[in-house]
Amino acid sequence: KSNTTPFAVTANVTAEQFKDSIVKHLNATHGTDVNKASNRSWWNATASALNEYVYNGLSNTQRTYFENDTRAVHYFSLEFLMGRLTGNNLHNLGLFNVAKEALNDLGIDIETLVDEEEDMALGNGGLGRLAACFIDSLATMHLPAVGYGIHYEHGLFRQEFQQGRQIERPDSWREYGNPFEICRPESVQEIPLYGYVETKFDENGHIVKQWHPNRVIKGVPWDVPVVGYEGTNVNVLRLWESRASDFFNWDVFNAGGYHDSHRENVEAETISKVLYPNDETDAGKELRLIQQYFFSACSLKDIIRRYRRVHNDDWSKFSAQVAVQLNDTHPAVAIPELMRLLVDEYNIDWDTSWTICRETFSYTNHTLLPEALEKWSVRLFEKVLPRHLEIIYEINRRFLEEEVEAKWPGDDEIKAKLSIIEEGHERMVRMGNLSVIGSNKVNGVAEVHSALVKSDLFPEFDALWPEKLTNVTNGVTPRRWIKACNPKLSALIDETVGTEWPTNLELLRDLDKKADDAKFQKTFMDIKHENKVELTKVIKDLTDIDVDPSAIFDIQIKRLHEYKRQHLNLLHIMALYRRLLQNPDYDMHPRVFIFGAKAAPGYALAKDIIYAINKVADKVNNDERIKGKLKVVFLPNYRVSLAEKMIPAADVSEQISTAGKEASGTGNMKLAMNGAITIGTLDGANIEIAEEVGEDNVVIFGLTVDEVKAVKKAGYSPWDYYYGNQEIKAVLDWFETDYFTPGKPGELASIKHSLLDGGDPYLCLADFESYAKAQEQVDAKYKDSKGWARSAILNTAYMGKFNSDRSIQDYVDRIWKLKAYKAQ
Ligand code: 26W
Repeated sequence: KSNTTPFAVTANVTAEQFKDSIVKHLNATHGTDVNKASNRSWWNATASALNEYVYNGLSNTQRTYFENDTRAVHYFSLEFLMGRLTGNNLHNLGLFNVAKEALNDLGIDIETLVDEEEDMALGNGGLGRLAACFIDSLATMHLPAVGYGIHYEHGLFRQEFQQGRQIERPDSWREYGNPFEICRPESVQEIPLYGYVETKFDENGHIVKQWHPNRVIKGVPWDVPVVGYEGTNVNVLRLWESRASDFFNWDVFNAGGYHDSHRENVEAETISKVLYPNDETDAGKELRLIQQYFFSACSLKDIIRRYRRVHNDDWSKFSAQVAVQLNDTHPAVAIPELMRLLVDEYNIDWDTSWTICRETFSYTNHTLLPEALEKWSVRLFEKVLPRHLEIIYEINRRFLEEEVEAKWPGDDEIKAKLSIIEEGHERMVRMGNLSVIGSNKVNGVAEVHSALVKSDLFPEFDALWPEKLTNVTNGVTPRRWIKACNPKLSALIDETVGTEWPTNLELLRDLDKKADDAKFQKTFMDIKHENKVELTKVIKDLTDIDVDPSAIFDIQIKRLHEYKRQHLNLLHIMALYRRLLQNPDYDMHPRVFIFGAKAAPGYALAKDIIYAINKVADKVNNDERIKGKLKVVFLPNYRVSLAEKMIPAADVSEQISTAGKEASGTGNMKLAMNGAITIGTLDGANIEIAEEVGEDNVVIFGLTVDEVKAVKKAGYSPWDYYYGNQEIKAVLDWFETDYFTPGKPGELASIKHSLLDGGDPYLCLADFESYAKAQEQVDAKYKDSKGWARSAILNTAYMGKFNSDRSIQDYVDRIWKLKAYKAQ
């Protein structure tokens, strides 16, 4: 039993004290007592006890930043996929063991307690989780930073399966309150919308523009403290909730329009009601544009209010104090909004304003998929944000007439490509072009992706501004993704390389000395086995499927997308099943294929793939003939807290996107750090992972980016593979039978169609054979248990680069130029 904590901020806290604090909060804060408290009350009381230290750190940090008048980065993101906070905050404050002991004395199991917390699922996937890892790193590294986003009432939908089909249910993460957020009514903002622009002349005869909005929305900030590791700095994630503006509302109410005022409320509250569940497809919906503007405008006003408290009307230091990072183009409307505030509201001339803007903003690109590149119709923009459209036109005019004309005189083709406005049947505002033009740096998220951003997406911009486009390879926080989620492995690492690794992941490199040590191999693989046993319980609980922890646990967890190719995994599973049926002695180590994935509610084929995996699972899992050699499990409602249970138990990590399509991937990093061996394509960060861990410790297959381009250029025909490979043909034909859907032939046919008549846009069939061979390599490798253990250990040892602290340091050095301030 440990009675002290490892960190200065909580150094003298004993389990006894923490226990008293929990009991005190149970009574005084939550109005119950030890005899009748529910698990939820215990969780609330523990959170309150914990918050005493959080708030202390928050005050110290905010005071330190204020007193030093620090430059800060403001991370604008429509998504923050935070997951649960209790365990993470306890770990980062060094209080986990203290709390565990305190709760134990009170008869409460800490694991049961943390399971009380709903995930804060305010994001879809990689982009939102990256934002969450980044704010953890910023606080850990004592960097002045604020996360800005939306306080969604409903996060990403809860996924259920009904007869194998995905059903979406609303997520209500804060229905009964959330102990980690603080409402700040003193910092409310008002945001205009709609209306028209009036052109007037001022006393000097200059043209001035006046926007007459016909709606005003109130933005109410909720602050979530972000506790850095060791608890010294506590930064803020500020999330805006929309409400009807009081003054607007009272007018209507007094005029007797109770129902009208009620409708105003409902409409205003709709803005922050729900997270859009699409990733990678831009639907162009009015409410989404309003969400983007609402939170960007609230955040900029908040930043300006804080700036003016110190600098009043001296704008010359603004861009020295304020960096704004745009997480994809979703908050790009912040660029014309800052122009509007400076030019219209603060009467600063255009050129000065534009210089400030360009020095303030930077933009991270997360995708090259054309359907994900945001475009808004000019018509919609004009309706919702008429003044912003005018400003965009002016930005565009000056850019094309001055900068593009100077570089490429008279070249209208290049002008058409670089214009913020896309001409055509319906004129569109291109948010990517706006973001590049209005930023000082633009980065991709892995080497290969950033190279493609330069060569394929924005080549002319790269020619115009050779310094602007850059790379920052993604990373993940080892505090959540090793320390908190894999306590057994963490304890082994502590014993082997010391306890400093959570803030210096390169220290894991020393584990390589133990990679061939038989005793260490056994301990490492025993921990993996124990984690697998834990996951078998979760699987049983969620699906009622029995799996054997001595089988290979092969895991694919990520959003469901054709480009991520869960269906390639499925084709291979069906091929294995077929081999086993043809030859029950087919030589393979037993394997459990485990999936976790949500499909966007409107993405029919993605939902069909989920259904197909579930149907194949039903059949395979109950087929006595294959003697348990193959199991398929689709865990419902994949989310951060489930990932934390799956990742420590993975033997194999499936990273099988079509080369050139996955910008980076971050799950690939989490799995490899926890000792899983990657089977993957040369795509995104897989390439850099392979470089770091070495080619003997990953299994690479498939076409490269250049080969994919060449195959497509030559005119790819999936039919060649269908007729050229018996196994492919047999498996695809299987989809049309009722073998997996008894009595209902054709229920799975859409997958076959997409891969043949649909042209197989993501080259599943072209990569199938190479993938199947790679899977045989995985099998052979696993049978060599010493070789496998060595590779698994070296994966953990050599993943230091993928700490999000390293990513943040790259942003600091190349883009933000921030200085650290340790809270006093
Ligand atoms: C307009 C709709 C929309 C919504 C979300 C388009 C695109 C997105 C995101 C960019 C999707 C996303 O999460 N992208 C992922 O970002 C991760 C973090 O950089 C990368 O690791 C993933 O490869 C990328 O798919």
